Amino acid sequence: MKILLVEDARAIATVMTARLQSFGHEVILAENGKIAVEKYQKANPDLILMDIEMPIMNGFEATNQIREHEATLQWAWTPILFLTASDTSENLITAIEAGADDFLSKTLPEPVLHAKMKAMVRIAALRQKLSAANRKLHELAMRDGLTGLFNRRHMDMLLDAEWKTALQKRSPFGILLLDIDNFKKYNDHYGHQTGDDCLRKVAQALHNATESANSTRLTQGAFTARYGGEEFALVIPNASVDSCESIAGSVLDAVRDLGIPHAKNADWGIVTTSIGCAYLNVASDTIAGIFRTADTCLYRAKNNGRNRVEFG
Ligand code: GH3
Ligand code: MG
Ligand code: MG
Ligand code: MG
Repeated sequence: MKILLVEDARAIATVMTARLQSFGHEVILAENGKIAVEKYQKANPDLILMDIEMPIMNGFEATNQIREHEATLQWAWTPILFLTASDTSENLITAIEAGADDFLSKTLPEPVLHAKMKAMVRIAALRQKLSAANRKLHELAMRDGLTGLFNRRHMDMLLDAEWKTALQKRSPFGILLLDIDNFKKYNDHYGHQTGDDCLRKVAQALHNATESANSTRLTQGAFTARYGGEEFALVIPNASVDSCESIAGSVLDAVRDLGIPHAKNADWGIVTTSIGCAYLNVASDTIAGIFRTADTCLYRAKNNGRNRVEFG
C-alpha cells in the first residue's frame, strides 16, 4: 500500500515509517496538515495515517479538506485513520466525527499495527476493484452496444453542456444528421447480421472522419453518437460554415469509400448516406431547434435523391 503518514513529531514519524516499510508499504511523510492535503492530491494514497495536533494545520482541518476534495470527484474515498496518544472513547468519537474512519493508538504494539495494516490492505484492494468496475460501468453506460459510439443519452448530456457554453459565448454551432440510404432493403437483402456489421463500419468511418477533423483542427471537440436505428449525429461546437461543409463532405466520402456492396441502393451498388447539416453563426434559441433544422435538411437530402448533403 501507498501510505500517507502525517505526523509532526520526528521521532514518532521515524519509528512509524520504519515499521510500515518493514511490513512492505511505501510511506510518504507529511509534517503537517497543509502538506498532507497537497501530498494526498499528488500521490493518491491507499491509506492516510493522520496525527491530530500539528502546527500550521491540524489533523481535523486536513481531514475536512481531503473529504471536501473527494466530494468533487467520482468514486473517491481514502481511508483515514487518526493517530492518537491514547485510545479513549472520546478520541474515537472526535476522530469519526471529523471524517476519519477509525483511529490508531501511537503506542500500538508492532504485531497489532501489522494486523491492522493487513486489514487495510484488504480494503484497499477491494476499493481498487470497485473503482475499476465503476469506471467500466460508467464507460459502458455512455456507449451504444452495437457501434461503440456515444449513445443518445450520453450525447444529450454532452449537448446540454456544449449548448450552454455556446449560448453564453455566442459561438457558432453545427449539427450533422446522417441516415443510411435504403437500409431496410439492405437488411432485407443481406440479413440483419450483415446489417449490424454495416452499421458498425459506418459508425467507425464517421468516428474516424470526426477524429481526423479534430486532430487537424478543422473542428474542435466535435463528437459523434448513434442517434437511433441507422441514424447518426455529429455535433460540431465552435463550427465555421466551412468546417461543417468540409466535414459533411468527408463523411459522405468516407462511407462511400468503404465500398460496402448494396445491390438494392439505386444504381450506386454500394452503401451510401444522406446528411442534413444545420449551422448557426451564433447559438440561439434551443438545441431542439437546430436538430429540427438538421432533420428538415436530411428529409430534403432524401427527397432530392439521397447520397448527398443538404445544408440549412
Ligand atoms: P431511407 O433511404 O429513406 O433512409 O430508407 P431506409 O430503408 O434506410 O429507412 P427506414 O427508416 O425505412 O429503415 C431503417 C431501417 O434500419 C429499418 C431497420 O430495420 C433498420 N435498423 C435500425 N436499427 C438497426 C439495427 O440495429 N440493426 C440492423 N441490422 N438494422 C437496423
Ligand atoms: Mg503532533
Ligand atoms: Mg432512418
Ligand atoms: Mg435510412
